[in-house]
Amino acid sequence: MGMLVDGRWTEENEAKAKTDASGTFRRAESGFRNWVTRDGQPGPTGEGGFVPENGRYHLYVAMNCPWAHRTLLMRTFKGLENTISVDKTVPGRSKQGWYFNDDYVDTVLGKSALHEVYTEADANCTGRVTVPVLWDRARETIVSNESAEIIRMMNDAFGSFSNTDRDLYPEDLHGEIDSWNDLIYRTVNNGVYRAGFSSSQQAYNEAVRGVFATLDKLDAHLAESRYLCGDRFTEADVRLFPTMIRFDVAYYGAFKCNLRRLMDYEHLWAYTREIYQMPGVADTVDLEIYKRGYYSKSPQRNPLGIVPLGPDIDPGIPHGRG
Ligand SMILES: N[C@@H](CCC(=O)N[C@@H](CS)C(=O)NCC(=O)O)C(=O)O
Repeated sequence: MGMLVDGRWTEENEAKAKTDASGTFRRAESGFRNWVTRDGQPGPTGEGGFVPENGRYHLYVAMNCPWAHRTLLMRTFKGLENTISVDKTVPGRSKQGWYFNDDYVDTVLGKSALHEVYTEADANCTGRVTVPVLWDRARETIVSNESAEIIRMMNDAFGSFSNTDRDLYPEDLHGEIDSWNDLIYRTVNNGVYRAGFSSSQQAYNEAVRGVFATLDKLDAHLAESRYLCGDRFTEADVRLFPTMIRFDVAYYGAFKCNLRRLMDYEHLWAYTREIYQMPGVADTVDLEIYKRGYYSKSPQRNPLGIVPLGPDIDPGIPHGRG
């Protein structure tokens, strides 16, 4: 996989770049950290000047990416489909990283690879070229490439453009949501990657045990509670769902997270189906793309690139919750 160095696309070795001396996977920090805010004041990081406007902002996503999936979900839950436009890259990377073709078109800048969007924003850019990206048509730059922050700004800043007044990060639940987010990010969202990208047995064992300790805890919690924070559906649920819906088709096999399947967890699986069946959510999901993406040819994980046929999964079966 490649990355940008001083504005130039450079190829380098995947595993070497991503794991530390103990074989543990380390996710790189995102480089563009501005915020769209209601009044255009700077957010917690970056520059000001990004006010919410209809049609001004654009998302670049890849359907297989769980971090990008968060932003598609939040756009749906906030009813921002007509306010923030979306382009999908080809759901798989080439030597040029994330790229576009005749079926997956960059309708804003007409680029052929996502790294060109990054260098359009910063000609000397150094860093990984990741999805999602929130692009600003007015200032012709990247607002942010950090999904956790993009979904927060979608929830907080675009209120007047949203066709719903639903708040997925309500003040009184900040503590509870933050604490679920922290646990779920470390052990589940990123935990499955730590398992899949481990380059030592010990790092793998540790990551997989962490994944399942949290899934066990979530299943017990969801036996008693409709959503993570009681009866209110929140950002914490939005951040858990992309990993759950990919679990059995991708992480169980491709990342060797195979102590249990999601389908073996009565409550967590029903909860995942409930979210899948919420309006608009199924349009953000593509199980075949996940399978092909996670089982794509990789010297470390799948040298022949053979994609398994199973398992057969139907998140559309009635969830029986509520
Ligand atoms: N912190 C970022 C992580 C995004 C991320 O790692 N995306 C992956 C795809 S699932 C990516 O684009 N990786 C390309 C690379 O690292 O070169 C976020 O949550 O937005």
